[in-house]
Amino acid sequence: MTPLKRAEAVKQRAVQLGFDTVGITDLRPTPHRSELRAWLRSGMAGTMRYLHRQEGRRAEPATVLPGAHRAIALTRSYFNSEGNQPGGSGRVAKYARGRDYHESLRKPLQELSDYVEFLGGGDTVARFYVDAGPVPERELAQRAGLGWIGKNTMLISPTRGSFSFLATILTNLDVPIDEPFETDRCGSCTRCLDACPTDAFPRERVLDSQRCISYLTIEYRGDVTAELQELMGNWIFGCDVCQDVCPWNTKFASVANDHVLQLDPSRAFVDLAMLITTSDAEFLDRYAWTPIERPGAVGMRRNAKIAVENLRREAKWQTFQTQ
Ligand code: B12
Ligand code: SF4
Ligand code: SF4
Repeated sequence: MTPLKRAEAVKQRAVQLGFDTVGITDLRPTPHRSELRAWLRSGMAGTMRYLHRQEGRRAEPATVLPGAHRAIALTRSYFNSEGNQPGGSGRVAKYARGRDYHESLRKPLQELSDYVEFLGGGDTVARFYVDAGPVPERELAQRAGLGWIGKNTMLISPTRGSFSFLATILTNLDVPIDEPFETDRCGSCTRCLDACPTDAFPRERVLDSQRCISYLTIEYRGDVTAELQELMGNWIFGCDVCQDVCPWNTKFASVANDHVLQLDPSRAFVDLAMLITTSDAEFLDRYAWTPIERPGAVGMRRNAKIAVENLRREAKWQTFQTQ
């Protein structure tokens, strides 16, 4: 089989396994090393120390898997839309309304990796990554032609928008690479930057995690400052604002009926009173094997209390309580 035929076979198999878009790129060092370094040095990674430890490997992805020289970049939509928000509830970001995607995507990614190794034969290796490991997933996807990096830092597909998981397979399979996605289709739009509730973008394509609701509700373990608490609204796990306002999503995002991800839009809203009083055991019962397990019962109770305070301030909590 020629390298070109091999690449076509991999892409066809990826689509059969439920991935929406797939492209191939090489593992040259990133041309954005200085941006990555500046971002880390300025403290914008907050308490995510692992990002500092991974700096070298992210900047030189060829060092992640010795011998590998190709990245197969994949996207898989998780878009789903919720109904009306019930009173007294907190919001959960769209990507977190299903099974833990690290787990649910393991099987199709393992199958695709096995197929890559089968196609190459001999000493071909293929290892997959999804949101874990020192792989610069957005940048590799952009270089593989899947979309551009928007001003909100998301990888945006021109046909699907940005509500997609990214996954990467690193391999030494001999396949040709695709053209990178060079155009910036954001143009003069600044909707995401203007809409961010906490003003987390010091400038376009730079996100200060320490102000981002996604970081504060999922990754950060301490006390949130009073200033930020007030700006968090009723988000209790993640945040979708800078994607919800993006015209590429309002135009192109379509509901993902993905039996692997098992997205359940009814998980968009969580009763805050219930969450605050839930026991650790009940919490695990409900959220084990979902992304919400990450901050744990303690983190989610903290988030719920912040949301209640904000609803109270907006006079929405009392209204609900007296209904
Ligand atoms: C740390 C992290 C976070 C942090 C920091 C986010 C950030 N913007 O850096 C926090 C906790 C805040 C976060 C939030 C979210 N995250 Co997150 N996160 C990651 C993680 C683990 C690492 C990202 C990272 O290295 N950040 C550091 C910055 C400097 O790197 P970068 O964003 O990758 O940017 C690179 C390029 O932009 C390039 N670059 C820099 N300047 C320029 C300029 C141009 C013109 C170009 C072309 C490139 C370029 O250089 C950078 C380094 O390579 C990745 C998984 C992974 N392994 O990559 C997921 C990931 C980025 N997250 C993801 C998701 C879904 C989210 C949320 C939507 C979840 C939610 N709903 O709450 C939010 C979105 C917030 C946002 N607007 O980014 C997805 C994004 C999918 C996509 N379509 O882009 C990823 C890829 C996970 C996955 N496998 O699906 N996340
Ligand atoms: S996820 Fe929310 S808080 Fe974070 S940058 Fe986007 S809009 Fe701002
Ligand atoms: S909202 Fe506008 S500026 Fe932001 S990512 Fe989308 S197109 Fe780009």
